[in-house]
Amino acid sequence: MNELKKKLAEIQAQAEKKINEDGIDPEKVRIEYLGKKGDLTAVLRSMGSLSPEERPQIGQLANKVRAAIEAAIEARKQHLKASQLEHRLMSEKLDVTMPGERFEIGHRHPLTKIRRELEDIFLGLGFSIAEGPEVEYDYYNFQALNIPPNHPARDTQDTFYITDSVLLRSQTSPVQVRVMEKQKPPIRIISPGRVYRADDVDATHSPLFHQLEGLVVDRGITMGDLKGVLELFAKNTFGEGTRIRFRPHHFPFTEPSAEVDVSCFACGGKGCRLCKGEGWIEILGAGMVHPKVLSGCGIDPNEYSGFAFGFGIERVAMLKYHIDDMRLLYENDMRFLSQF
Ligand code: 2NL
Repeated sequence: MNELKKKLAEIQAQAEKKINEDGIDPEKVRIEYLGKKGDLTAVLRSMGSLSPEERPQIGQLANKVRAAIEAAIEARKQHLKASQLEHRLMSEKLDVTMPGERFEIGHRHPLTKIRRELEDIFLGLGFSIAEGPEVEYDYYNFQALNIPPNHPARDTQDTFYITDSVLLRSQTSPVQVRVMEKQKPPIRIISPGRVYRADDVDATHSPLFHQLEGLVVDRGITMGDLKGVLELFAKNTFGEGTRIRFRPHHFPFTEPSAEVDVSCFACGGKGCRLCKGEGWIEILGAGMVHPKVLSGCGIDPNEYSGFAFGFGIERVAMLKYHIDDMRLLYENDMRFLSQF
């Protein structure tokens, strides 16, 4: 009997100690001491050897011990729950005054930037922007521009044909032809946009590139007006000190025609690597609109005259930013793009 009392007291003391040990699951202790194979159950089983008077005493004591252990387990569980909550509240606390995470903001593609800068120059001179289809009739792309049927530009080697009479425009002049058909002079437009030529890709060629053409038609327009506009364009694009020069050339759609150079903005004309020692850099083609082109669009060449010019936007971007390979403008490599 005293043996058992001592045993019960030991069980209680051990269980209570264990319950409050770090890293012990209180439920495990319940099984260990109060479960079917537990220590307390073993004591109750051994009660058979006690006298009938002793049995209730031990039984009562055993119930007290059970209740005490249950209470200790419950208390420990409450304690653990509270400290877990405390821990969560500490670790998950949110400082709403912390600055937000900064994310990288993109910017316009260098080609788009240049195109817009060029557009702004001409908008400032009173031009408006004209747009038109990239899939075009042979008529607007060639015939209306006085480009004869056997002209090399019409070769399928150079132009993407969709059918015999439909193609991907190889210049943005067809946009201007459409404007001349619809609109009476005065006309002052630029037509920037995508153009297509069946070229293999290399450092200076791409089957898709961008052109900006300009057209002015009015009474009394002369080569002097053309020179004035192109000079302003050159100074605005390549720097105030830039000069231009005209070299005689031939285009079917202009007469007279010229290729136009700008003085090298890297060396000022002395000759360097950029201008290949020339002092001049070829930048555009231009001329007085051919009378046949005007009359074909319903504009009387005896009453009106006009000038036109055209250049590649990629070429301007490459010269301005010292880009030696055109492919960089299309590959969208962030190491390249993020420099602009
Ligand atoms: C170049 C430069 C040029 C034009 C484009 C043009 C447009 C009309 C009438 C006459 Cl609607 N001309 N555009 C004129 C001269 C040059 O582009 O090197 N082209 C092959």
